[in-house]
Amino acid sequence: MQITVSHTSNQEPLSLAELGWSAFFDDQLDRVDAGLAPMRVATVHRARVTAESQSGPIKLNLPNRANTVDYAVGDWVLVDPNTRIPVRRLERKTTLQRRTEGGQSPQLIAANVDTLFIVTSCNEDLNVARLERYLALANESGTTPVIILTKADQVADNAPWRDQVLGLQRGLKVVALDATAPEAALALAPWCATGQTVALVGSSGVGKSSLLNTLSEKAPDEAQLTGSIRESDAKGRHTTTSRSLHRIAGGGWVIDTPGIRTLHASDLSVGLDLVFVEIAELAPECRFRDCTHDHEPGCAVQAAVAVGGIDPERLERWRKLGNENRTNTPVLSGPRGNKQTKASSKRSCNPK
Ligand SMILES: Nc1nc2c(ncn2[C@@H]2O[C@H](COP(=O)(O)OP(=O)(O)OP(=O)(O)O)[C@@H](O)[C@H]2O)c(=O)[nH]1
Ligand SMILES: [Mg+2]
Ligand SMILES: [Zn+2]
Repeated sequence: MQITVSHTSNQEPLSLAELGWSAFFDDQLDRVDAGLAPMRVATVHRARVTAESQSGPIKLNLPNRANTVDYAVGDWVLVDPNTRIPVRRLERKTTLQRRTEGGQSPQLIAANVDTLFIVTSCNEDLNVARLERYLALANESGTTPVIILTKADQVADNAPWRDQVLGLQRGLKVVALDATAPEAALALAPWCATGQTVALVGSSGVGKSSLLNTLSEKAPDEAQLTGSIRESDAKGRHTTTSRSLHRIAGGGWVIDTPGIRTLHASDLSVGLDLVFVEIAELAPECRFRDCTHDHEPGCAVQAAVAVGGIDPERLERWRKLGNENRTNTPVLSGPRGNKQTKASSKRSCNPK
């Protein structure tokens, strides 16, 4: 499908596959959609949404007082090419979202992302507990996580940082690089091929926008702003303030996001089990079905800790994250809107 939309760009038209289209989206098209142009949401602001069309970036026309909170960067929308009004949003292949403090509905981070680049630097800001939260988020959303260790050029040897993160999830890929050097694009090429979409997440100052500029080979006047970090604690200054989709030079798409201050655990069940798979795997062997792997007799996890098969610090982090996830995960609203959580807080220790 190629529907012409007038625009200001002079680039060659892209195929839908180059925009990231796949059978998953094709299957959602109906006959009534004939004549509408599929486009990808590139930026979402309070009253303004832009998209990447086959013929370049365009501003969408939203009906008066339309709510933009239902749009995520990376979404596919079917647009009327004459009015530029988005008629329908297609179902998402993957949804990256997080719950914010006190927020009723989850905040959308990005949609239709294949690979989540969890960015952290080879410096003292690296925090394994925080990375485990990002991993759970990636797993839960159906995206493949890759840990990117930036600022590898600032250390004589990146092995100590690699060693800290390699064991955080089975089969985890870790890439150490200098986000500002062109070679970074080569190291990340396996996840950036045509049709692929990656999203960059991580704390402020870790080099997400620097990496985006490297991957997209942006000219200096078009580049994402990057900011310095504080020398005292290596923390960034929240330079990027909104999410945006950009074309990777010669390949897929990359989404930049603002640095996240706190990532609350919520709505993560599969996500947590995949991060802490060594614990999840042993749990069925515990004597009690609802074993907390703490004080119970016949606990297979504690037995593994005793012989050095499971890291006790990881077990402690699993417990903390699991408790937080249960507390923050709403499922039912009672008649007065009182929230209940998915998992029961009862610890009955019933034998199987
Ligand atoms: N030497 C070196 N500097 C880097 C690297 N990555 C990022 N920087 C520097 O670190 C600072 C922060 O980089 P940004 O790209 O703005 O970080 P960010 O993650 O986008 O930060 P926010 O937008 O605040 O979330 C800038 O001064 C970059 O030049 C790297 O791999 N090596
Ligand atoms: Mg940034
Ligand atoms: Zn147990």
